Amino acid sequence: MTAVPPLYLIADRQACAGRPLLDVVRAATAAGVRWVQYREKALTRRARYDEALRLRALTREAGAALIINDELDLAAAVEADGLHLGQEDLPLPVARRWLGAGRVIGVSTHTIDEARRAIDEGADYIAVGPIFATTTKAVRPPIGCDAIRRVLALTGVPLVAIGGITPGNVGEVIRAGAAGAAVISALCGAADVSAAVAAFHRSIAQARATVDERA
Ligand code: TZP
Ligand code: MG
Repeated sequence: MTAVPPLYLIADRQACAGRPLLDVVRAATAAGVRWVQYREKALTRRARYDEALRLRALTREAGAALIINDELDLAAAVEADGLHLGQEDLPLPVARRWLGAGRVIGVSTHTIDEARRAIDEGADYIAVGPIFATTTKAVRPPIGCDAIRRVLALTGVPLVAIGGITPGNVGEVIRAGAAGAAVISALCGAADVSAAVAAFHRSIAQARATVDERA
């Protein structure tokens, strides 16, 4: 598996302010985003397949990984690099069996027990959140950066922080030990996607420098 990168774009058409999803992903990958998750909850399955195929070609060309949200068959059909599962999706061991070797599987977790189960079942990474308040998904109240520290006390599995993450607060999650941040609105909705990626990368580099100083 390619290592979890510090910035993970969750590409969600509904957060793209009316712009084509592919344009947003193209701008983000050109600016250095190395993991892209395709998250589409409204289109027909055929339309999702067509769009995911286009994203597969784009990400391959850009040297980025493509992860599919929720749908095992879609991930297999477009030869994605991985699958991201929520708590209401297929069980991880089932997805692992059918997706085949060498694919990344990540799991969304909101509590310590969910994180523990995902780790026990062999998740390649876990997403923990919402760390900060978000309006993108009707989820529970934010769990804060302490949740990152608590989960990391259990595991060495790479942890991706999610929920309300911006260039202004991403340093907090990196300093808490997250390997990276998964972001929807602060990237998909940014007026200048490329500038937003650069701002994230700057903040992440600064936070990592302070972590390295403490080490
Ligand atoms: N899972 C937990 S919070 C969240 C998801 C999918 C939404 C993240 O979106 P944003 O816009 O980066 O807060
Ligand atoms: Mg899901």
